[in-house]
Order: sequence, then C-alpha cells, then structure tokens
Amino acid sequence: MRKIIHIDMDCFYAAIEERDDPSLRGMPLAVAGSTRRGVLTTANYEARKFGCRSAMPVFKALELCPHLKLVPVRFDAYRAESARIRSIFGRFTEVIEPLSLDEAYLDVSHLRSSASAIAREIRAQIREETRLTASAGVSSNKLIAKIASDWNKPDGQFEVPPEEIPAFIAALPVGRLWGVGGKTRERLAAIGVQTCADLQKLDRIELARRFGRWGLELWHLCRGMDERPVTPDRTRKSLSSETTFSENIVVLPALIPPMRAMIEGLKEDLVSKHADRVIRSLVVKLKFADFERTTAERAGHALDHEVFAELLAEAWKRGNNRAVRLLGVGVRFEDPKSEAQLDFFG
Ligand code: TTP
Ligand code: MG
Repeated sequence: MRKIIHIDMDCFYAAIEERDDPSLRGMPLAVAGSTRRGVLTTANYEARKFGCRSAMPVFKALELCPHLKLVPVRFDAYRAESARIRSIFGRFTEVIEPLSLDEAYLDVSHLRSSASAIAREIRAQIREETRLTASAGVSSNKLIAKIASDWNKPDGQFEVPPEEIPAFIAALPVGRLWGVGGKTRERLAAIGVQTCADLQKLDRIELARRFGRWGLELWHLCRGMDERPVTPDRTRKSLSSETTFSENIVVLPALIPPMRAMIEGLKEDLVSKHADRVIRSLVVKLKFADFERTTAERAGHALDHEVFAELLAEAWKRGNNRAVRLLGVGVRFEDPKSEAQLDFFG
C-alpha cells in the first residue's frame, strides 16, 4: 500500500504578508494588484468570512467587505518561502511533486514511520522555520490525500485509511474529483448526479458513452481509486493558450482583441500555477487556412502586449495575406536547474 501526503499551505500569500507586517494581522486582508481592476490572488480567513475568494475581482471583494485591506503581490517573497518549504520536504523523501508554489504531493511509502506522523513532523518544521502554517492530507493515493488536506484546514491534517475510502468518497460532491470542473458538473447534474455515490450508479459503458475515455477515469475516481504516481520533476518547458476561430480571420487588426484576452488568461495561469518559474521568451503561433503554421519568438521575462503584437505582425507577414484559423500565445520557461544556479550565484 502506498503512503501519500498532500501538503497545502494556509492562505499562502496572505499568511506571508501578515507574518512580514504585523500591522496587517487580525484584519480582513487580500493580496491583489494595486488597482481596483485586478483580481484577488488570495484572502485571509477574516476576509473569507465576508465571502472574499481567490480570483474574485477587487471591486466585488470591496463590495462584500468595504474595509478589506489590500496589499500588492510580492512574488519574490512567495518564491523564497516556496523554496524553503520544498527543502523541508526534501529531508523526508525525494519523491515530491509540486503542484504550485504552496502545494505538493509526497510519496513516503518507503519510510518506516506512519504517514500521519511524517506529515505532522513536516508541518512542525515548516512552522518552526517559516512561521507559516500548513495543512496535510494523508491517504493511499493522490486523489484522496488532496481532498483530505482541505478537511482540517487551517493548520490541521486528516488521514483517510484505505479501508475508509469507500465511505469517505461516497458522500462527496462530484466537483471534488480531480478534473471535474464546471462543465462536467453541469452535465452530471443534468442527469441527476450530485455525489460520488450517485456517480457510482453509472456503469462503465454508460460513462464511456457520455464522456469517452475520461468516463473510464471517472469510474475509478468516484470510487476513490487513483493509481497516478507521484511524479517528481514533471517540469514543463512552456505554457500556452490557443484559439481556433469559428471563422477564419482575414485582417491582422482583428487578431488583436482575441490575443489581448488570451494574454490576460495566460497571465492568470502563470500567476496561480507557475509563479515559481522564470519566463525566458514569448511566443506567437499562427495556423493559416491551409493548415501551415509558423511561430515567432523573442526573449523576454514579462507578458508585454506590445511585444506580442510585434510577434503577431511578424508571423502574419509570413502568411502573405493568408487567412488565419488558429492563434496561439505562450511563454517558454527557463530550465529550473539553471534558475537554481542563478539564485545560488546571485
Ligand atoms: P491555494 O492553496 O488555492 O489558496 P491559499 O493557500 O491562499 O488558501 P488555502 O488556505 O485555502 O490553501 O493557493 C495558493 C496561493 O496561490 C494563494 O495564496 C495565492 C495563489 N493563487 C492565485 O494567485 N490565484 C488563484 O486563483 C488561486 C486559487 C491561488
Ligand atoms: Mg494553500
């Protein structure tokens, strides 16, 4: 049987801000850009009482909580804490799969101590060395460990032993399952499926018919079965967003508004999921009406709309006025190993 731990820091960005500036403690606090047009990256528990949440527009949060204190993001500080936390994980196991700056799966199957004891010790070391709190979920697979880390949040942990998985999973809403987002949830609700117990009533044939290959995964997940290994070093090299237009685009200026929206979407993904990575270059990709494709790329560290516009013009020119069926924008990351060296050598 595997021993999997999922660790998730509590209100990560907000907790760091409160730690570093005691005057912020005890009041509703959110971390966001400095303008009202931005969104919250996170909110502390005082602010959550008013309904403030990650990804909520700042103006909305201020409606819910007019005395909400807003502070700007400080990624360097969050990255530094993330590195400290990861080095603590590294004292216990090499099998670490980070999900974001503040979350990771650990496989501790090879260790003699109980997974719960290890989780408690990791949380104690995190608290001692960073003065931040973490929550943990413990079980025999990733799916259940991740759900469990939410159970006694903040500053708590929860273990679901394998024999208790069936009862634990049955009562959960399907939205808790890995990969089940708004759309799948709606489709399932439309056929009367709310909980995993409901979902268990659909057989494999029915699920495959409705959801294809993914249906078979669902069949396993709603039973709390998940064989995915904890994969260290699954470092991605790039991140991009692509749109295929319902009708081909025939003039360059018509590509600018969709591109702006895609860059903003990419920005959000970078901030929420890849804030620990350093951007090396920006890329624009076009696929023309005849399916031929081209990419334009330039070195850069930030998502600059003007640079993307120049790259777009460059790629467009290569098409010789051919219509465009697909637009992609993306970034390539520095290799994390060379990032580490950069840090080390200042
Ligand atoms: P989460 O772990 O989702 O949230 P959290 O740590 O703030 O709160 P919780 O106690 O519920 O775990 O995300 C970790 C950090 O990632 C969070 O502090 C801010 C950042 N983040 C974003 O920037 N945008 C987002 O949409 C989300 C969800 C998180
Ligand atoms: Mg967290």
